[in-house]
Amino acid sequence: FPAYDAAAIEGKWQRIWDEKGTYKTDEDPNKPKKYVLEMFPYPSGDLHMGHARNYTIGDAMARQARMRGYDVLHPIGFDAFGLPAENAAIKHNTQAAAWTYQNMDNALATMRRMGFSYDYDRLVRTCDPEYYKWGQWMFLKMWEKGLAYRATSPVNWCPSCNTVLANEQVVEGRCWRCGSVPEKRELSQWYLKITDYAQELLDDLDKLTGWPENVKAQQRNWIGRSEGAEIDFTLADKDGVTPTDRKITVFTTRADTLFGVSFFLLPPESPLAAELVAGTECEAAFKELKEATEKVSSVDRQGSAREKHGVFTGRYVINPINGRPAPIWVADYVLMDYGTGAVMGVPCGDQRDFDFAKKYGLEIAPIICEKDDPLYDELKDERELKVTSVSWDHAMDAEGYLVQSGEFTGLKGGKHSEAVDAIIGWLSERGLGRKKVQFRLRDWLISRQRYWGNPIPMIHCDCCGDVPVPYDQLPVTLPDNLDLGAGETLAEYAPFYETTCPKCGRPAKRITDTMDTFTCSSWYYLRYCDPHNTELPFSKESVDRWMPVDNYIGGIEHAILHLLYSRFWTKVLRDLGMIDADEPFTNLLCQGMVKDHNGETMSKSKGNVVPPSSVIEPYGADTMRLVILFIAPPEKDFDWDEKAVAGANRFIKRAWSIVWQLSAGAHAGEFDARSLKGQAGELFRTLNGLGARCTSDYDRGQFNTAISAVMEIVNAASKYLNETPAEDRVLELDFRVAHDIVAILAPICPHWAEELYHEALHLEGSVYNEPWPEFDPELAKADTVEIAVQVMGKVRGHATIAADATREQTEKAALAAISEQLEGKTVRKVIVVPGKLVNVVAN
Ligand code: ANZ
Ligand code: ZN
Repeated sequence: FPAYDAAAIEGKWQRIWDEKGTYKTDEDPNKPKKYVLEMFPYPSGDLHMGHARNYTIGDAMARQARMRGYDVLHPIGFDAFGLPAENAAIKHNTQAAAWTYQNMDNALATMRRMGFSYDYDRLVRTCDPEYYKWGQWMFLKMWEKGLAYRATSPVNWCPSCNTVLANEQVVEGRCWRCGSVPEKRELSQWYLKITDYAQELLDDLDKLTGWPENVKAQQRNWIGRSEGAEIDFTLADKDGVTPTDRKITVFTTRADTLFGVSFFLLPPESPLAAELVAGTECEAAFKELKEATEKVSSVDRQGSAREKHGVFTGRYVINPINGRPAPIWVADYVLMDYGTGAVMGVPCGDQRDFDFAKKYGLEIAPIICEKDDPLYDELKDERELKVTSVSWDHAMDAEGYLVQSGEFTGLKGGKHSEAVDAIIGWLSERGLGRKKVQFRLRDWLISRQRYWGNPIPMIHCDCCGDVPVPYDQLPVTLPDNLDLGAGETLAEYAPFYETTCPKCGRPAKRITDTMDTFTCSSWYYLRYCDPHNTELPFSKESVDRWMPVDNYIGGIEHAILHLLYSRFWTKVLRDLGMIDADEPFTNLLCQGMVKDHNGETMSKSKGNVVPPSSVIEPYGADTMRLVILFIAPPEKDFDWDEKAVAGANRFIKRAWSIVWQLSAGAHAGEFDARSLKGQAGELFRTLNGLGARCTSDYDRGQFNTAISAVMEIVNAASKYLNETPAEDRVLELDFRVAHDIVAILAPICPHWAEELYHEALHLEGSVYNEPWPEFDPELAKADTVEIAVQVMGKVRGHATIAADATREQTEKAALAAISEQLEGKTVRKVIVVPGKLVNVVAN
């Protein structure tokens, strides 16, 4: 039989699959559907190992699903807009589009070389006007529903990317892309109202039983739901006691601590704070704090370890529950964009307030105590505020009982406690406060001051304000002749921005911001369902057939960004009546990282990148695919290992040779499994037992153990070939084993499998049009077993017994087998190890 020549086989089959359209989606409504999707790549250069792993996992799933009888949708595309293309264009003085299309072509060539079973006719490239037109269309739909809006507020500006960032793109206080610390700038920007969906995005996480817990936990945390109350304080006049008619509202999760308010806090950005200190002796210190705070990220500002800074404003608020005045301070740990942007300072219950009070010598009134605290005995019946200092070294953050809290004294306090409810109730009756649910999630800032993105389809007219571009004028196309190398931007490019108002016809200016690329990736999986539609982004019929995605595979780094935005987008489109699904992705698999052999992340700067070509060229794509899936379960990280590559290649060759040997002269046909003897019977049992195990491992996506099972079958077949005399071989069994090895390895090593399917097994068509083989674990059970029989611990003979023999039957057979050795001896004891051995104690 021929030697295994990976390069020749792989080229041949890639050509044939292309010609025959083997991986075109059937669109057969009589079959059950399966939508297998890998997160589409950003075309920044050639594909790396992480991509190879991502797509290999998805490809194995898609191919197996095909063999399982599903109508499979397995598409690919590119997340093609974004800054790297623009930066490369600036650097090399070329066009971003040219760079991007070139990279996409390179990546596609590598994908084909890897033998991925994509339906390439459905290719989606987000920078194609046929695609981004529909992103603009959806923006306009959201605008009409009030889900897209423009607002001026302090935003994160990345000084090195020269654009604003969404909150989700500030990761641990830094730009997600370049690692710079963003600055806060007050800018007019465009937003999508993801906060309208905060509760549903949170609730529906519980439905996503096919998602990893940690991804759901990250989303829950990011959405950050807090139940609490809004409480209105009254600003006091300059004398500090006379109420004015101005209210300042706080958000608190601890209304129970209202009697312990020692001070009141505003953030340095607060316009109200600026107004209160204007022209006073506090103004200089305030301005200094404000400037210093601008340099600190909001994550750092909230960090509990960071030293807190504050200045007194000289003014007071009046506490609604007891009429006590509290001094208004400006503090850098208070944020403008959470809650109401104002905080009631309760040092006895909040560690940050406690630290702040200690630093600035402010009162710490104990209004909640644990029962074993000596203060509790002293104050438990005390309704008036008598004690305003404590000897504690930290705040009381556990549950306790209210003291010095008027009529609420004695109630149990803490988060969600009866005291919280009682005090909110009291305030509500008087119109001084109300229950409030607060989310940490902010609206999604989508405008970017960059060229290579999807233009926001809006026009600004001095008379009419912001006016949408009429639908029949979509898409707003990106100009392709900007001089990026010379630093030209859309905002400076008159042929783009000069236009007329669609409403009044006067000269007007097109919006020159483009949309965050995460808007493009929020719905690409819907376009794949109907990629050539020119009337709509997709037909409802097509998305309702294919959605939701059954298996989505990608990196954990998208836990919040892409995976949260896509969920939001899906819900918006559902509410627009365009799709039935509530959630886009039923099962999510976050694949682990591929690290170098020292366990370090591969990166260009470290110079430790192993390019896929370094494996594909010498060994072939099938070896590459095999090693990627064999080395670790999909969700685990693994360290790249040269020896594993060589090992995988040895196995492919060995399996190749075993299949050829088995199939030589063999033929398909029925055989009587019960009459198989010796090695043949054993091979048949192994095939059924391990085949069944392999199948269930596939179904759970555990490819590494599925491959181990195939390896064991190959070993058993090898033993059979070596030890069975030619005349005892059963040719139908040989064929069946060869066939099944080919079939169950086909999702992983597709070229190898197709070649053997045709050349060794002489079958027609494609192995992917075959049903997945059936394995019956019942048939794996042997009818008889051979047990060892020992006398005083030494093996003296063997007995063949029925696999389900009773203890008595086993003992009887064992004693019969060694009757000669027992002659003249007395049997004292018989120890039976079922199915294995019998030990006889005799003397
Ligand atoms: C009084 C209080 C007493 C508080 C106490 C806590 C403990 P979560 O759970 O994250 O929602 N807070 C409210 N708005 C803030 C802002 N803009 N910047 C900084 N802190 C703010 O946290 C809610 C708590 O965070 C609120 O409850 C408030 O402090 C603070 F013993 O109010 B609390
Ligand atoms: Zn940046």
